[in-house]
Amino acid sequence: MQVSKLDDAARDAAMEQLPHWTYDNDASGIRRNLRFGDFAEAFGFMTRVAILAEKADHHPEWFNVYNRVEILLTTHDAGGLSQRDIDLALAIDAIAP
Ligand code: H2B
Repeated sequence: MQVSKLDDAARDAAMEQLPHWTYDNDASGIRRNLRFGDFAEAFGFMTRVAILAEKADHHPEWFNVYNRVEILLTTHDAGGLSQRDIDLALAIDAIAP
C-alpha cells in the first residue's frame, strides 16, 4: 500500500499526541528511549513491540543494551516520517511502562 511522508504541519500536529517522542530531522523519524528494570523486562517489551510491528508490517529501528531500549521510527518506503510511524508510536506508548 502506498504511503507518503507527512508534511511539516501534519508532523507537528501528530507530535502533539506523542510527548515521549522527539522528531529527529537528520533521521527524518521519531525517537523514544526507554529504561527497564533489567534485560528480561526490556526484551519482553521488545517482543511485544515486535509482534505489533509484524502485524502492521511496519518495523522499528532499535538498539538494546541490557535494560535500555532506543527506538527510531521512520518509513523507508516514504523516505521519512509517515502516518505508519505515528500509529506504531501510539501502539508502543500503549504498552510502554
Ligand atoms: N518498516 C518501516 N519502518 N518502513 C518501511 O517502509 C517498511 C517497514 N516497509 N516494514 C515494509 C516493511 C515493506 O518493506 C514490506 C515489503 O511491506
